[in-house]
Amino acid sequence: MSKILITSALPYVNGVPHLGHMVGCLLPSDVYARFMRMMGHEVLYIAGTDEHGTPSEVGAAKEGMSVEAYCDKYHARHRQTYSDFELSFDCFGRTSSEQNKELVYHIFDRLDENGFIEERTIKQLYSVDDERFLPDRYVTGTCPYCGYEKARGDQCENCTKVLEPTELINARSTISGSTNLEVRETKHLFLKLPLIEEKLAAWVKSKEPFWPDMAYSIAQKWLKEGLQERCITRDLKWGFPVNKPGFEGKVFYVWFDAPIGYMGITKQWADEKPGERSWKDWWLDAKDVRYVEFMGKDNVPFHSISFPATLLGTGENWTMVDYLKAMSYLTFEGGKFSKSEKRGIFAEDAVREFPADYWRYWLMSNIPEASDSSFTFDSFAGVVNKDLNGVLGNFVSRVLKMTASKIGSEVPAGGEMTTLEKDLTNSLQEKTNNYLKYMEEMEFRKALNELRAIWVEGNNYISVAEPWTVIKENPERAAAILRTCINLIRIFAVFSAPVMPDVAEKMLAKLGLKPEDMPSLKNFDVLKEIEFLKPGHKFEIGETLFERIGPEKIDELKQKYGSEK
Ligand code: B3M
Ligand code: ZN
Repeated sequence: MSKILITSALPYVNGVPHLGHMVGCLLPSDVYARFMRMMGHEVLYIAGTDEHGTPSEVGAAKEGMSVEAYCDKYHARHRQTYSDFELSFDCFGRTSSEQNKELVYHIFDRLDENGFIEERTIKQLYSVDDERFLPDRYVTGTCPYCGYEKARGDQCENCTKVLEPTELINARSTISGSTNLEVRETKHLFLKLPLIEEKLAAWVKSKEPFWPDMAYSIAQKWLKEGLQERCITRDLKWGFPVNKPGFEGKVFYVWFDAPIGYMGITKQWADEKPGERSWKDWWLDAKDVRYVEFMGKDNVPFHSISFPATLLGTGENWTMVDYLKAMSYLTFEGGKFSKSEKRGIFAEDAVREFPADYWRYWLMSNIPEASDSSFTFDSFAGVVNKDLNGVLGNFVSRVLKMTASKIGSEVPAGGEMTTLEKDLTNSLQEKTNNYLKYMEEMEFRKALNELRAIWVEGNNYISVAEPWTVIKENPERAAAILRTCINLIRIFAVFSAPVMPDVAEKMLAKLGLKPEDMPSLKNFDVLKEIEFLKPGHKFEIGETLFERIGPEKIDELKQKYGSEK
């Protein structure tokens, strides 16, 4: 057993997450956390809301609230949505916490002592009409690299280039839309990335065989272009005040304190049970910790360059990412999710329409791992109807109903394994090994293909074995077949649990079992597990696991969520 530290990128507190956010980091991190727990590892799974910076100030101003009240409101909303989506965080915290502040100051002081901080007077955009400086998202304009017209002052979301607000063409204020902008001088603190570059490059290089291509190549591209000093302070009110004389009225940049939030949130978790939990066991001089991060690809530069450089610059022994799983984007019916244009389904609406597991399964089967993938309601309904209802749901109800009506509501006695069952076991063992391997490697699409293939195997077995025919002439043989099938239901539940925890629980409940009773996935032995439930063990048919989605419902969803526009 080893210690596995798992983080998902911390969603900005402003606004509500849509399916793209879910599949981009939160959901796969949860599936992986659940899987690794079932493999017997000690897992710490951390996420939370990213609260500082301009998005919260802009959002609060729009709603006429204080930034604090605004963050409280949206933090609660995120928390509710993720709980509805069955995300199993050990702690879902906040980057604005006291714990995070303490760590941000500590890290900044180390960087300053070590000579990695520089004061500079810089030119910043000042909005005459708004009477303030316009950092980051307070400015919108055209990206000088790709021509995208709605690039923000801190990053172009089209080409992922990190920007300075003054680089934007046709810059305008996000607050008032004013283009009456001046460049004025103001004093800021910079992280001297070039001084850390060599150490960082060596560290990135050491990750080459381990990081997936997308993450590694993004990091390499950055290093090739050469690192520049990055400004880590801002002229804002909302944020951690800079703890250095001469910088009163300024705060740390949100991207400086947000990743430190992973540690801050761990400290929040540890502080809930003082004496029992230690955040340092996971983060500072920690032993035997494997650290896995999940994020959308636009977040990779921060997690492979600026955050690791920050940690290296402290000269302390911080836990740094061992595996960085980056996702591409999910499109909605061929276009972008857009809140303002009311296009796309948001996570909180999604769980009102269908159980979370339907979404979890579709999203994990179609995760944008190697390239973008597209959500469509037709595909969603197709997958629910075919894979979930048609393959898994149908197998479970068919087996239990047939056994109950022909034999009784308990695992039938009699008969024994034949070559058919031995072949089934061998083939399932092979698929199981693949499934476990792909999950461990975070090759989720491949893993989900194996999972589906495992369910299909059950259907094929019962079609070939034909217990409904066999029972007339050879009831003992039919008993052995149905006993095997009922055991398959348990095995399918166990394998489905990381992806569809609620469905797994319902399947187990039919067999009088609880999630706590699930066997470890480590070295899962199909031959042994296929005889786990013994003759006489009671079961109940219970409710159907899935509902089909009909064509009228699909039309209704398309209308409601804007895919017809
Ligand atoms: N909040 C960006 C995002 O939600 C940012 C991630 C922070 S991770 C430390 O995409
Ligand atoms: Zn661009």
